Amino acid sequence: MNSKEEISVISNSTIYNVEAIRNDFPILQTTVHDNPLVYLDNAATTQKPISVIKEAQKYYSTMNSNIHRGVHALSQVATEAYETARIKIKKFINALGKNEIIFTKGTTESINLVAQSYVRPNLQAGDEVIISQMEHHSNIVPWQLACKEKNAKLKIIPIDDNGDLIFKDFEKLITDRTKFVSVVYASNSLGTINPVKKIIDLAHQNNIPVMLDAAQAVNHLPVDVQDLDCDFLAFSGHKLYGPTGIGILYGKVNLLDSMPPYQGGGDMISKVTFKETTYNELPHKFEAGTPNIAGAIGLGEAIDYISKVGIENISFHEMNLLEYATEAVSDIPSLKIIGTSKEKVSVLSFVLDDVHPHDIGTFLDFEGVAIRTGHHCTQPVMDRYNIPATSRASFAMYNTKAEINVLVNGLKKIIGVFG
Ligand code: 7TS
Repeated sequence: MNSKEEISVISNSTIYNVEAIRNDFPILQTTVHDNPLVYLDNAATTQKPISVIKEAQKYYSTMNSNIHRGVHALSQVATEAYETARIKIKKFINALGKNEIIFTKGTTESINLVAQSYVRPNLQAGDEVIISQMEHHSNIVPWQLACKEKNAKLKIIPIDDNGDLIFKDFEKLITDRTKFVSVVYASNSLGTINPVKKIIDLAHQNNIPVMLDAAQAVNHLPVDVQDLDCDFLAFSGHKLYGPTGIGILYGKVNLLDSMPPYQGGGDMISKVTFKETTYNELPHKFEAGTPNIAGAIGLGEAIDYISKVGIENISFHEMNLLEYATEAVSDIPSLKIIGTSKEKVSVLSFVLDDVHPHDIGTFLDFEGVAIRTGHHCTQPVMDRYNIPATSRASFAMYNTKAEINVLVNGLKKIIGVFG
């Protein structure tokens, strides 16, 4: 790596030591097809720092026990670690209370929970739910299911050629039948950061609650749910340098309180008789069964790691990488970037004339470069641009300009072979 790049100056008081960060991620030492791994598939999942890996190991080797149930010492230690993770997450997104933080399997489960327990019971035939054209399938299908069952209508905010939401069309879509809005904070296939505060303000003026899919936002931007005033927000641990199988649903306490449970089982009850069951208080009402205890604790550790590096510093570093990569591919005439909004997270989606994205992905893999190719679970976005798929490089806190050079050289070789 170019030594100038190892330490970059962010402000007078902050330096960003990417080499030190890389040393915290053991997988980055891996080789792939005899080349050093260049991991640029961070929008799919991020790698894990050693502290997160060790925390999961520590849980299983020193604390393993079921939570909220036992009076024995291990159960109490495990419960405390799990609940401490919840408090870390509350602080990370600035929720008002820890009761507003529900552990789920991930973004997908969080959205399904809201669709099933909040929106579905409140929908009547003829009502409307608004989403956008750039949603991940997990922020489309749950609403289709609810709308279909209730004979309600799903309305779509269109996007323009740059991949920006057409805000005036959103204004036009709102009617007195609109019951809910759910939009992605940052798009996984285009990178666009949506004007979510404006969307929330307008929806609230019309008394419509708003959910944000923040799967691609919390890892790149400071997110403050009180400042945003969103009603629900979802994200996944594994895109935030934490474990898989754990995620978060944030909800305003009055809304969560008003909702029926999503699943029934242990831990979510107060009292069960065959005649009647009463439910546990928040957040346990929504956490039926034994949860992913190690995952929650690992996510808490990931948040500690991010806080140590600083989310603003991560954001600054990633913006530098995005700018560098965008500039570096701009002299490839056959390459077209899909997603050219002025406000983007570090996602670079592109197509190359006459080369299928899967061939690009396979070729780059032989160079050690991991990118994503396909529709990225956003088929309506592909339809919008009339393409079957894109190649997507997505950058995280540990990526470097040297790695982007490997990507760009690989693309130039591909053009040499296929072009
Ligand atoms: N929403 C967005 C914006 C996403 O990017 C993803 C996953 C999800 C929801 C679903 O998250 P999950 O953790 O519940 O699966 N996105 C991607 C991707 O871009 N490539 O692989 C997964």
